[in-house]
Amino acid sequence: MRVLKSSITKKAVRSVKKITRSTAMVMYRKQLSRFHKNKAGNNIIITQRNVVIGTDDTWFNAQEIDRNPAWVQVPDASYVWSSRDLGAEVAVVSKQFTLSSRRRVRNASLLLSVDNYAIVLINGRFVVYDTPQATVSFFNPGRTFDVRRFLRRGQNDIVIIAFNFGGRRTIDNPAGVAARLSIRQS
Ligand SMILES: [Ca+2]
Repeated sequence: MRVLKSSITKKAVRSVKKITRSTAMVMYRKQLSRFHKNKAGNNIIITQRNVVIGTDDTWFNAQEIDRNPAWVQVPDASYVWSSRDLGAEVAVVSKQFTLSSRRRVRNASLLLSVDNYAIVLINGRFVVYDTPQATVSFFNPGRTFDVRRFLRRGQNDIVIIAFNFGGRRTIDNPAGVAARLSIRQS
């Protein structure tokens, strides 16, 4: 009984350990190299002034999932999880897009709804770096971040590392992430 108890405690501690920034960077680079190897062909080129990029099946390693009734509806974005393993504790999804070299980014925001927490990088820089937690406001109503300074003309990438708090994604412990980038250019 004592052994069982201690192993459960160890497991719980392991599953909520915060990952370091360098580990996150390794995951970021691995995701991009996987994307390039797969030539996933989801690099979209944006020439219009206003653009909205929401998570869906076209994101690399993303599979659309049903929205949990507790999660906020995110217009122009679907909830996704890892297409490699829908039961995974961690989902890494990404998108590449190219902004016109003739326009300037005037405003850019990221709306993020995640069950439960996330690390988000744009062009290799940390936009969101959550500590392990299960906070309701993270998926309802979600959070908005100003990301203008992270974007640049030409090619950009966004990588979302989403975590389920407490282990694998199950019916009893759902997980999902929906994100929407809204960019206004000159
Ligand atoms: Ca969860």
